[in-house]
Amino acid sequence: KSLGLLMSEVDVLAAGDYDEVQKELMAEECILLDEADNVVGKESKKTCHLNTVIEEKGLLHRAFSVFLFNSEGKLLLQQRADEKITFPGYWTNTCCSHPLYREAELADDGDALGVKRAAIRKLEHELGIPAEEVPLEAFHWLTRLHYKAASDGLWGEHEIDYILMCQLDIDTIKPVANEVKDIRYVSKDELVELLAQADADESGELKITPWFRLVVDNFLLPKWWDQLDNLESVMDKETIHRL
Ligand code: DMA
Ligand code: MN
Repeated sequence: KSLGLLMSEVDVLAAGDYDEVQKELMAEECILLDEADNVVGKESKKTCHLNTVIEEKGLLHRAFSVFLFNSEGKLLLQQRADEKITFPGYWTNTCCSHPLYREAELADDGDALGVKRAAIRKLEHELGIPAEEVPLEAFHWLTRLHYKAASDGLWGEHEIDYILMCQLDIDTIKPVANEVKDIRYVSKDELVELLAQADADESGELKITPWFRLVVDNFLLPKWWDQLDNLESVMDKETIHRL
């Protein structure tokens, strides 16, 4: 048997010192994809995020990243909780997760309906933002990117990530402790400063997730941030950017 297959069966979660709730969430069913973003099956969140499985079987799954701006044009960032199994303590965009292999979140209306439903579910689950405050119509699906990144020796990502943007003022935010350690709104200049600080930080304490970096460097700073009032002009639903 290959190492990847063995790893997905062995109880790697029981062997580590992980948060009980985060461990249970590793049983969620992610959506498996081919490289053209066609659904080809399902697999546990745990198996999808094992580096050995990603390397040996090329397993690829569907994900989303929400970028929520307020009416002043500031972006809401979150610092992932230390309890997260992948990328703990990293600063990243507002909310990331996976649409699950269930009818509502597999739904395809040509405008990422299932993914938007998952985003509403997770904004509530991670940040305590009530679903009523982020209606489906608030989400703009901009594009997709296909990327791979290791978190540590054991865990990593290999995803087609749907990028969703919203601009609205949220009244209620109550971050959930084992999901989110901290939040802050940043202007464009403040984000540039934060990233420069992370680059210069030799202690390695200020960490930025790889997918957030990719989106910021390739799209957000050069193109999207200045088009918040005109997102239609920057939408690209056809391309799957390989980064
Ligand atoms: C996974 O996010 C999605 C991306 C784009 C990396 P995550 O690790 O925060 O997922 P979850 O919140 O479901 O653990
Ligand atoms: Mn993932």
